[in-house]
Amino acid sequence: MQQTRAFVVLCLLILTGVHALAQTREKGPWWPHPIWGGEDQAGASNWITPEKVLEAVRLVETGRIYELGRTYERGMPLFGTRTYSLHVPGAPTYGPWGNNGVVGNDEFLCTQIGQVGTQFDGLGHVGTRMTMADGTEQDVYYNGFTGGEIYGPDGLRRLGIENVKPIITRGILVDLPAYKNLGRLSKDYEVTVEDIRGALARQGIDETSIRPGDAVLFRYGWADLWSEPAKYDDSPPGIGVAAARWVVERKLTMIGADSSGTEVTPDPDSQLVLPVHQELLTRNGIFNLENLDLDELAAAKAYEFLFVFTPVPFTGATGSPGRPLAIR
Ligand code: UVW
Repeated sequence: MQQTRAFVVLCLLILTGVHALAQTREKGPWWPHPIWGGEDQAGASNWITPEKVLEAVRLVETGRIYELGRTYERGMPLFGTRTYSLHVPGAPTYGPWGNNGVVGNDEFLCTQIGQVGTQFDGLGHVGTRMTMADGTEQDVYYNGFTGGEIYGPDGLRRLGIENVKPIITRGILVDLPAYKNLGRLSKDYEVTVEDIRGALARQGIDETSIRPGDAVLFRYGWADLWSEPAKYDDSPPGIGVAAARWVVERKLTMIGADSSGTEVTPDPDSQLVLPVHQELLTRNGIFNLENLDLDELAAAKAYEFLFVFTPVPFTGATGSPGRPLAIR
């Protein structure tokens, strides 16, 4: 039965001239990874070598720290049905204990911990459902890991965020509204490669100076809508697939942006949903840090800096909260 099915699929492929279904678990259009091999789960964080760290540290001139992340709190914008709720049980939670009357508190947090607020998308966050050479439908992720291999009730069994190395690298800001003489980019505007090149040129950054392992942060001017969740989440601008391919060609470790998804939403091609997530995370292992605030960096014209983000190693999580920093 299985053989007949595979035979029928093969005939269909030959008849239609479509070869895109030839993928097996061992080999497919984006796996095994050409540099890091078929077992790799760290993706583009592999670019962060001691040499890369030294190169990035040399960018620090004044020691000024720029906070790029958000505080996590009730009422912040949340995608879809995601939730965030933090409680401190008791007042105090413990005590008083001992003759010294010690009291103490801890918190109970109920949330999609890697996918709320400032969030770093890991490699198990987004995949692609595809038909394999044997005719089965599989969800395929970075490096060809399949849904069958990674899904588990207590967190992802492969590609969890704990596999990502700390990211300490050269950061580059791309200030798009400044380039376009706007306060902010308009709703559902697709940032093009020409926009990125124009913004870099305006900032005096040579595109050819962008090296493997760098982090590029796109400013859309969307940060001041953070306090108005309905507006913040309504069709944010962002990079499209063409700009995502530019990112891939530069071999970046990660990108980030001051919007909920980094990519233009909805995609200009109404048939596609989150194609930039797939291009970066799924196909290339390049990470994506969402819901940043890049306004202070832009105001200071701090276009190149030491960038620091260390994903919190929740075993099996799809992403990480955290406190990204730029240091000049
Ligand atoms: C989705 O929208 C599914 O994810 P993200 O929060 O990464 O944009």
